Parts: sequence; C-alpha cells; structure tokens
Amino acid sequence: PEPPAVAAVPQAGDPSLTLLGRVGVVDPASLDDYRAHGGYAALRRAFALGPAGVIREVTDSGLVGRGGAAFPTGRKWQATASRPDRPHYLVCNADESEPGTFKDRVIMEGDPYALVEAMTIAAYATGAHTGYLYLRGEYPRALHRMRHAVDRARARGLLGDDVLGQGYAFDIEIRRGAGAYVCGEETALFNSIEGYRGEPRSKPPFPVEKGLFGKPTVENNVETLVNVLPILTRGAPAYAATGTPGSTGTKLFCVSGSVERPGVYEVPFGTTLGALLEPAGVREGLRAVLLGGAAGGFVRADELDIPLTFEGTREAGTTLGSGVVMAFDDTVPLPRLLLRIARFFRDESCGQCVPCRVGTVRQEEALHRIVERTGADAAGDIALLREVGRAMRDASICGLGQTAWNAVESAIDRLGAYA
Ligand code: L3W
Ligand code: SF4
Repeated sequence: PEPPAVAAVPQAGDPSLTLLGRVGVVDPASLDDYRAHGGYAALRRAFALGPAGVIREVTDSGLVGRGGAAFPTGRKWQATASRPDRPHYLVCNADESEPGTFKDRVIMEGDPYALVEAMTIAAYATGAHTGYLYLRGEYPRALHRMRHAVDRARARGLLGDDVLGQGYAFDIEIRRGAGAYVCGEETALFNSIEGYRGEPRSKPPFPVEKGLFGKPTVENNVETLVNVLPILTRGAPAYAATGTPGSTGTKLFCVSGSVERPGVYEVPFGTTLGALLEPAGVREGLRAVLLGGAAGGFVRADELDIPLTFEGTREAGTTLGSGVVMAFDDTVPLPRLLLRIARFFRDESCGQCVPCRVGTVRQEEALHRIVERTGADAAGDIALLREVGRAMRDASICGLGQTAWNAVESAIDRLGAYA
C-alpha cells in the first residue's frame, strides 16, 4: 500500500490491537487484507457477547469520547439502547475540522474497514440499523476510501440485511459536510443531515434521547469508535491496563508546528507532553504548545512534564481537546497567531446566539487593535477581552462560543502575551 499522506506512528505491540497498527501496512482497498490483519475478529466477538455484553465490555474498558468532551462511551450507548422508541440511529462524527486535527483522516484513509467494523459493532450494541458517516467535505481521499470500503463490505455480506449471517441488518450512509466547523457540533450535524441549516440545538434533550430525526441516537467520533476493536479483541481488563485509571487506552495526538517530524502519534495515556514531542523532534527555541486545538489552550515550554491524561490536563488548567499538539518556537509572532484564531471563530460562528455572534466579533476587533497598536490602551482591550470571553463562555449555546476565548485567555495568562 502507498504510505499514508500524514505520517502515522503507532504504539508498539500487536498491530491489530493498536489504533494505527494497520495504517500503512494493510491495503486500504482490500477487505481480504483487512481480514488477514485481524479484521472482523471484534465483530465476531460482539455477536458472541450480544448487545448487552458489548456495552458491558465498553463500559468496563473505561473508554471515553475522543472528540474533546470525554463523555463515557458505555454510558452513552446504554442510554440509547434502553430507549423504547424506534428507530435508533448511529452517527459517526468524521467532520474533523478543529484546526490542527488530522487523526481521524489518517484512520479513514489508512484503515477504512476498521471504521466500518467499529460502526457495525456500535450499531449492533445500541439497536440501530442505520448508521450515518458524516465526513468532512475537504477530505476527498477519505471519502473515496470509505465509500469503497462500505460498498465492498456490503457486497461481501458484512453490511446489509444479514450481517455475517447473524440475522442482524445494518447499513451505512455517507454524508459530506460542506465546510462549516460548527457542523462538527453533534446537534448541528443532525440538522445538516436532515437538510436544515447547520445550527446547534439546545441541550437537553441529549441525542441519546432525541437525536437524528428526533430519535434516540448515539453519536461518536471516529477515534472513539475504532477503540472498540481492541476493547473487544483484547477484552476490557487488558485494554484498561493501558493508560491510567482515569484515562484508559491509547490516544492519537496530531503533532504539528515547529517540529521536524509532524504526524499522528499513538501513545498510552499518561505519557508526558515532553515524551510525546521527543520523537517528533522539537526545534530550537520552543516557546509554547497549543494543546487541544483552537478550543484548547497554550502551555509554556517549561510545562512539558504535564501528563497527557484527561485528569492531568484538567489539573494543569488545560485540556486534551481533540488531540492537537501544535508547537511554536520563538520565531512565531504570537499576537498575530491569536488574531488568526479569533478570526477563525468569528468566521465559523453560526450567528444563532448573541454572546457568540457578537462576542467573536468584539474579540477579533480588540486583538486587531492590539496587534496594529491602533488602540490607545492595550490594558483596556485586555480587560474587554476578559469580559467578552466570560460572556461567551457562560452564555453561548454550544461549544464553539463557549471555547472561543480559551486560547486567547491562556496566551494572556500563561504565556504573558502582550505583557
Ligand atoms: C447523555 C447526558 N449524553 C453529555 C453527551 C453529549 C455529547 C457528549 C459530550 O463537545 C468538545 C469540547 C472541545 N446524557 C449527557 C450526554 N452527553 N451529557 O456527551 O457532550 P458535551 O456537551 O460535554 O460536549 P460537546 O459539545 O459534544 C465539546 C471540542 O468538542 N471541540 C472541537 C472538537 C473538534 C473535533 C475534531 O475536529 N475532530 O473533535 C470544540 O468545542 O474540545 O470539549 O455527545 O450528547 N447527561
Ligand atoms: Fe452558533 Fe456560536 Fe451560538 Fe454555537 S455558540 S449556537 S456557533 S452562535
């Protein structure tokens, strides 16, 4: 197979038991090759366990969502599985649009059948017969490979009316995004699939009760779903033995910026930021690392001992987000970088609620004045940024507005930007 477009560095060990082990090894167009590399062992075990048994394994594994919010996957699946109303839906969120995030792309391009198998298991466990794969519009190669994998799996009886001859019906529809970051928010994504404007809905009700077409829906990120494969093939206790008690398994990190070898790195939770960056080759003069993406925050070059776990980053006042690790050396003009981030949020705000619609504009204006030194009073603009940031965080409907000030705040407070 051709090498992946983005370097993929798997965790050491049996390739069929890691998330990236097959990427660059299997032929992504060949179902037979996928099966020869351990493919479909997890689905067979799922059928042996039954839906409740699968949910028990996923719950016991400690798996939590990898899209940024770290919600327990087993709890989400159980909540939908137990709803009496039908149909249930499964949605895979592959609208990977957080700046600096490209891990789901590597899985879909390099190991597409893994996602087909993982979606089939999630649907089986939660009583869904239709799954939607909502794919970022700017990922043409991932689209091509996923389409091919879905078609081949259907032709070979691994999707359709009688999956693996087990009497269970499941199929996958692929929908393309159209370039809006906000459609990665789970309820905006439902609206987009349903043909409405991609605007987030108020929660609750949560999707597990009222999701796509108003029906109980499980929505998971690509990386979350493919974790189910090693959970089922290894068993929950073995899976949970990797990482820390609060953050089990391995995590994909998208390492980019001032490094010699950018790419997707798979490491056990608990690895320090410094140890993650070492093989990537950090350039001289590292100043800061953006952790978690534009919705995340900066940490300083002297904070590389932060353990990469949900609990460790929370304690350090930051977040893992969707796995962005963007390194910046001292040649990067920080104020302009912040202005770029602010422009991104202003552009991508859907405009539905006032705190975010107006707040993202005010944030960009204040940063612009600081960068161009057109404001008489930078301290006044920083005070304004804090006030606007608080309003966005407290009163916005969705994660976009709630996190739009995170990176700027961390740059001011942790890096001393504009000091
Ligand atoms: C049932 C409850 N379900 C919460 C579910 C909810 C959702 C999940 C998390 O994402 C993150 C942010 C950034 N009963 C429930 C429940 N749920 N309570 O759990 O929910 P929530 O609301 O905490 O977060 P969220 O709005 O889904 C916010 C990240 O997203 N982000 C960008 C991410 C970008 C990518 C990418 O490009 N690949 O992932 C922007 O904000 O890190 O933490 O399913 O329904 N009581
Ligand atoms: Fe739209 Fe922003 Fe409000 Fe989210 S927070 S609903 S993106 S205006």
